[in-house]
Amino acid sequence: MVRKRPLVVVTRKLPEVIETRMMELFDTRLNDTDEPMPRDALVAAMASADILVPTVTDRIDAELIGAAGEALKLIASFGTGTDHIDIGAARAKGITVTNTPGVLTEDTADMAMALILAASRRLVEGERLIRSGEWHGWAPVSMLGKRIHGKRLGIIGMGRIGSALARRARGFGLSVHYHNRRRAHPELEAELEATYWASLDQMLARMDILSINCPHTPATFHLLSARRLRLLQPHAVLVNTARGEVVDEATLIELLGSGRLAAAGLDVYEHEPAVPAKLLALDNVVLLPHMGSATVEGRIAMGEKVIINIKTFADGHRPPDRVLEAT
Ligand code: 8YV
Repeated sequence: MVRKRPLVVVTRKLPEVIETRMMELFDTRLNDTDEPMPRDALVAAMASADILVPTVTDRIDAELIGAAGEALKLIASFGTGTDHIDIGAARAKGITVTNTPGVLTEDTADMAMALILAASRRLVEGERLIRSGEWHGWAPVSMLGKRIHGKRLGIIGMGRIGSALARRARGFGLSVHYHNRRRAHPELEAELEATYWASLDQMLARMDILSINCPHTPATFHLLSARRLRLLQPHAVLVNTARGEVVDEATLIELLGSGRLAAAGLDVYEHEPAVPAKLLALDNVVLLPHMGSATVEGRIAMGEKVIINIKTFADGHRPPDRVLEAT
């Protein structure tokens, strides 16, 4: 008997080599316009597909999963974060969920380091000054930023990306501190010469630079609450390449605007793609459009992972990147 090729619906445009390979392997429906799928289109896709390939821009909630067709057995997400998918609802319906971990670690850590440098040394402000035509030449006290070397970096979430950032940070002469639910393996701590802070509050109050590298889960929503953000020192710089929901964005803006926090570098926002006007009006923030993993190599590797997950599953095996419910 010839096995029927699974019907795979892809919600956004993916790198061409990935789309081509998917078309060869599966009965694939692509999104040529790359417009995010409206909810009714997602409902229709989930009613007919065997496998859905969503991204962070699709909100796959319990209601959508409840309305999915009987054929839908796998959600093979393109990306590492899975906070856009109700994993519990999927499991209850017998739908497997996979993601693409590991292949965007180095790119995202690069972006976190780039934001640390850009926000501390006012790179984008400097660029704006040049482009404004208002630069009248060098001056001893113009565009002064904050030195990186010798400062304390606090990493919130010492997983793959947090560790990769720590390795980079050491090259810049930063001392590495971290908070994580579980203390890292002693070997990793020794390699990174990293100091563990069981208390996030205590770490926040003592760092010069903070980087958020934990996933967004029910437990990390507003982990940087208004109270915790107020623990930061006024000279501190905050960088977020993880998820906007981890930070109380309104309080962050208030502190940056009133000088109670020096600067921020943000790649993610609490209500993406909305970026508050008050944030846009601040000079002491570097704002990027969620591009931490946006490299050609990274996006192809993510697509390859999606294909491996689908192929393994379609062949009747457990796909390598199954996602379990966050606790
Ligand atoms: C991806 C990300 O581009 O993988 C993640 O969790 O945040 C991004 O780097 C996006 O999620 C793709 O769906």
